[in-house]
Amino acid sequence: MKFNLAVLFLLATLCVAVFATPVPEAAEVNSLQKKRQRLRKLKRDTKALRKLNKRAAPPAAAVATDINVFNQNTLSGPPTPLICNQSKLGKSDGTQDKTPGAGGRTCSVTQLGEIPDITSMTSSIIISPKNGQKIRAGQPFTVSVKVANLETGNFDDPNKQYYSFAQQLNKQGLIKGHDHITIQTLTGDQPPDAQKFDFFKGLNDPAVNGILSVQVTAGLTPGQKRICTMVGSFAHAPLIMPVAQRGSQDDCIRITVT
Ligand SMILES: [Cu+2]
Repeated sequence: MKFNLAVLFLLATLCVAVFATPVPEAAEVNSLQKKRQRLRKLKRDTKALRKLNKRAAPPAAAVATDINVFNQNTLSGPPTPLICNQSKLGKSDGTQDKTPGAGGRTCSVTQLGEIPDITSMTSSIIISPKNGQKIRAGQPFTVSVKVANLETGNFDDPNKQYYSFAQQLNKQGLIKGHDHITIQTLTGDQPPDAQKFDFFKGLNDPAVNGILSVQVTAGLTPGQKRICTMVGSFAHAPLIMPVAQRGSQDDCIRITVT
């Protein structure tokens, strides 16, 4: 009986100890639970935010495109210097393929070739006619271009050797190439159809005193016209320059033919 009383006393003491200090423990549990709830909410919010960001992400073109994701929407997969090995397109053969549509696509194995130094970048200006000049329809006129930093007079057979070899420099470090003049009719702000031109001529000869000229012997039809140079390397490829941020290698002017 004495033993039972002692047990009872012990139990009673324990009960008092437990129930006498319930408040701090409950507060701790409460605050822990609140913290957990807040964490869960934060996780939910972060997930939702990520989803929203994904949905609202601008198209790839709006941000700088990394080479590792650049193989999206290509015919041949990731970029490589040996592009034509993995491209299913037939190899360019030196002729100018004029087949419209998918059958006219080819892959050029020509490398970019020799690139000049930054002080030797090609630059052109059309000196005749003048920008904004008015010319009579059907009246012959001359287009003259002043070209800096180009060894002119280098022009291979455009029917058999088009894009057939890479850009080359002469011993002075200048690109060996030639120029072209193309004239198109403009309709308001619409980009002119690249397949349509009123006049086109390759300027095969070496420049005289740095100036290349061509006669538009038949003149032009009435309208707004754009006259542009298109500088090319020996095998007619657009020029490859050492830096992206530079002045244009070509010039364009607009004239009115009445
Ligand atoms: Cu050419």
